[in-house]
Amino acid sequence: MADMREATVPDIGDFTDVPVIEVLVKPGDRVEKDQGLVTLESAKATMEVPAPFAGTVREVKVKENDTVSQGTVIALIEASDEKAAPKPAAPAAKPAAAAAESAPKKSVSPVSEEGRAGPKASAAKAETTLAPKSAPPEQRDESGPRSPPVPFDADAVAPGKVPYASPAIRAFARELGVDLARVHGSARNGRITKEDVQAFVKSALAGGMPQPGAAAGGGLNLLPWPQVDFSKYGEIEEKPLSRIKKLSGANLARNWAMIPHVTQHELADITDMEAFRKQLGAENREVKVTPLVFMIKAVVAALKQYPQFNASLEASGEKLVLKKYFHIGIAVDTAEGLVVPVIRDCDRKGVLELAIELGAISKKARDRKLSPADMSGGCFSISSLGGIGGTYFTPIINAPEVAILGVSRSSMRPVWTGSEFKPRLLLPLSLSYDHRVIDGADAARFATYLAQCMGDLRLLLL
Ligand code: CAO
Repeated sequence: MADMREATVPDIGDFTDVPVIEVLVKPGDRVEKDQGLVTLESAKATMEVPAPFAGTVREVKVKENDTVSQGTVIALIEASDEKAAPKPAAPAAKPAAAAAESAPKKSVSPVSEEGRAGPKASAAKAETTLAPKSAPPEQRDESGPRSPPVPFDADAVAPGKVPYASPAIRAFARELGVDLARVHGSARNGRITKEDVQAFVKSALAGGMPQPGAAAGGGLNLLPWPQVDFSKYGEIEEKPLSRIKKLSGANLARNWAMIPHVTQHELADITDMEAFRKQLGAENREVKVTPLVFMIKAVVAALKQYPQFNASLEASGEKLVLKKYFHIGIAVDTAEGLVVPVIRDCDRKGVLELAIELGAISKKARDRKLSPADMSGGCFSISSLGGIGGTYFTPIINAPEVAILGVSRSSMRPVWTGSEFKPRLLLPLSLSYDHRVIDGADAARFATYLAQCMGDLRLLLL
């Protein structure tokens, strides 16, 4: 007669309502004693619940995301070996510490998260049945269906490099020869899933990753992003990034990593420009005329003088595309993040017209009403932090443009005229340029000319 027994969650310390993150068996599966049935994930560790005896799984009582505690029935197993199957009255499992003394393999095998779990998990680690990392392969039961869990010696791995994955995923990765330290975990708390391992393998086959054998981040490769459990060090709060931040972040990261940036600094004397701006503003009170519109005009003049700045590298890297139009992108700070709408044909517009358009496009940006068309076609960008403060900064080039002007806050400073110091209003400029396209000497010329135009607006008429 069939000897049907329950496989239950054994003593797992103080943990209760622990989520099931993986179900490792299905009805009909033949399991050996100690083979993993499900993987649980506590706040601090992942652990497998092993089969208490050998047999055939007849029914699985839990599914992924269920929560379980000590005594929860995981599966009904038809025992195949009377000697291996404990009497029904026997406790589901010995307390781990006792088991540690009496059995070569214990009933629960926690793996500490990132190797940096709290004291409780560390204690649990000491109670595990994991084969020591140095155990020869044959002792690790490589051929067995699931157990024992993959060796894991958290203390032997540098903090921040310890991959967070269930024993089953570790076994899966080991089968494929994947070093989990190089796999990005997409699940909660950076846990690595089977899909992550598969994606890593696909990427490696496609040549997108350092090949096995290369040290993680070794040679000239980038290191993997550090995965840190910040809550270990104090209270934290998680806040999802806005859609704009995620999009702009990816663009900024690419541009910073792929474009060899150099930033040329310059000081423009805008004393006279500022006097004119104030006069213009007083005469046109309905329009807000800020220094930025004059800077747009000065940039157009400098682009005309130095056409290699009004250009883009073709994707092949073989050609420079020179533009005969002057569309200027303006970085606008919004509650959702940075956006760069483009003002078209700035060479054909006067400062008042530009002031009106700048006001309209900034409002549109802050109202989140910009369309993709509003943000495309730019030749050169200006990022003005002048309304906020600061002296100099390094703006990141907005690819495929080849340069960007950063503007900081103007201030009155004493300037030596040759015979005396005079108070002058000086504006700090930061010109970042793509050194593949623009030489340092040309950048210095461009920045100097820009400052001259701002210092003497008559140059804009030429
Ligand atoms: N020096 C001194 N004062 C300046 C100045 C400068 N360089 N630039 C602007 N100001 C003054 C303006 O005259 C205005 O003064 P009043 O209120 O007295 O008239 C005040 O600062 C605020 O200006 P503003 O910022 O509203 O307007 P703007 O035309 O200078 O800039 C915009 C418009 C959309 C570019 C700006 O609002 C903005 O979003 N800037 C942030 C851009 C940004 O985040 N860049 C970072 C990118 S890199 O991460």
